Amino acid sequence: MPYKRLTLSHNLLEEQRRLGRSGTFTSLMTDIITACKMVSREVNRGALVGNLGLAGAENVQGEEQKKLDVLANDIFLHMNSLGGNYAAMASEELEDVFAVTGQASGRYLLLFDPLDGSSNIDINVSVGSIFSILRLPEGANPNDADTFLQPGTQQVAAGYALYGPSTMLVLTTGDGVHGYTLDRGVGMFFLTHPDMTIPADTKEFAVNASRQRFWEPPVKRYVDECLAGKEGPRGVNFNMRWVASMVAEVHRILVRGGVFLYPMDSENAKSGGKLRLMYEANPMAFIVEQAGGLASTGKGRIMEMKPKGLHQRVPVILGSKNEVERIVDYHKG
Ligand code: P6P
Repeated sequence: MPYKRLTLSHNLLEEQRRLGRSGTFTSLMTDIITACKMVSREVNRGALVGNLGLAGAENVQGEEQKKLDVLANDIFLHMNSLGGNYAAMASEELEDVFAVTGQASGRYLLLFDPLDGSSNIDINVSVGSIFSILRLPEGANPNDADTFLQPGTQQVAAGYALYGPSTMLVLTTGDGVHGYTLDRGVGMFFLTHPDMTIPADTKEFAVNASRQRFWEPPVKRYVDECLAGKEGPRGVNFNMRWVASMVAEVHRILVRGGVFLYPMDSENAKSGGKLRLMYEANPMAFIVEQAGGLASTGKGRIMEMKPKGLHQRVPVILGSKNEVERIVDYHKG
């Protein structure tokens, strides 16, 4: 019976009781959940309230900001400054650390990409928010960017909101991955996808094929073999998807398996890759690994990378375990 579902908060409380944890995660998640609901509302209202189009400025990445990029960033900063959980925050949209003032200083750090895939906004295709939570080390200065430069293995929680046909929130606190769907009539997220698990094998890959001329040999070999289908070395036909929204790609992989590649290539090598380590690759790697998948740069585990900068970019190959292992083997060869 649909009304017998668990809310997100109830499920976090149940997880706390089962794992003997303090009330930390429920409190940490409260303001993030509210921020995601608020962003979902603004994304859904879109053109009706003039939310589409460019904001007329560039972000630290040198990318033209959409109005909803700015709005989502403001919502995340405001809502997560109120609960006293976070000592400081880092955002894809901000050059430097955002200091949280006027609150009892929190013991955690929040990093986020407030609206990932925003090139899809004006064409009404799924976008999302990605977040990662780190502890504030004892005695560290929360307003120093170096304090954030912890490897992904240090994350205490990570998740994303997917603003698609339904708004979902997918979260891990290190004890598996659970998916929740927003019931707008009630204004709450309900557990709809408990214990999400990525199948070890897949016949579906996601890559921006227009970059083929830049690919390194291991990636070119892998994709060529997929494209060769039944007659090729893999002996099966593959399907390809590319949404240009990492949140949508990762969600598809969590639901039905697959592999997502945004590899290092000859054009992006100078900047280290395309996707950002701290608030895209690391949180998604935590989620994928917790769901039984793998997340690699092609040469090493993403979550073991020692970050060098808040906006550092990295190559990302993640998804079904056996497929990622094959691609990593090709990199060794
Ligand atoms: P391209 C969105 O800008 C993003 O950061 C990811 O969400 C997405 O997977 C990728 O970049 C899309 O990149 O080069 O296809 O536009």
